[in-house]
Amino acid sequence: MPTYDRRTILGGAAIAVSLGAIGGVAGVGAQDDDEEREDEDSAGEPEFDEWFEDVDEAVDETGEDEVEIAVGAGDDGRRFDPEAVRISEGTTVVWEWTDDGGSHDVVHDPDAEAEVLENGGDTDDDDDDDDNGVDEDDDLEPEFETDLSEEEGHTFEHEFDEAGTYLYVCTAHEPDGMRGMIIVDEDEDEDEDEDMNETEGEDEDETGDNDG
Ligand SMILES: [Cu+2]
Repeated sequence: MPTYDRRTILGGAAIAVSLGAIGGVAGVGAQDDDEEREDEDSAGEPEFDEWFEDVDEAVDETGEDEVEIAVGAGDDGRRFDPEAVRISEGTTVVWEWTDDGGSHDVVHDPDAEAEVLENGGDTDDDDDDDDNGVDEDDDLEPEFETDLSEEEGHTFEHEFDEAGTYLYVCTAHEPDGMRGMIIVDEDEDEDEDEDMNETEGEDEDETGDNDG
């Protein structure tokens, strides 16, 4: 993981602050669940609060070719499992129906996406939502959707080739909170983090002698 070091350096200040605020969470940072850090790290992520009632992090499945999500999970069979998942560009997501909770479907909800993304993480001037055209259009076309089914073992798959955050629902149980989120990471190698410069000791290196 070549990017880990850089991220650690970057996040150092923020982590120190939050650790201090909590009062000493020994060993948390040492474990492999660094979702919290990533959450603060990557801009353009929606507020989980705006979409879920009780989900605040995504299951990290980045680097996998294929990821499975159960349709009809939870106590009442009206949840996806996992509800929020982070994958890489090119990952295929396979939804598999259980026989729980009645008929379900999987329907991409670009309207909610636009709303949540707008209210939550701001997607500055990045190019990641060009194709979605998430601006002012009301009639956004879902990129994936299925019919209702209650057939156990029924599957539906969709390959996510473009980075971004995708929100979807089961239309039958969306009022019950049957919602899902797919976060597609872009390949990180391509762009450098500019924030690195601001971290520390900039006055030593940069002898600003040009300015009068
Ligand atoms: Cu459902």
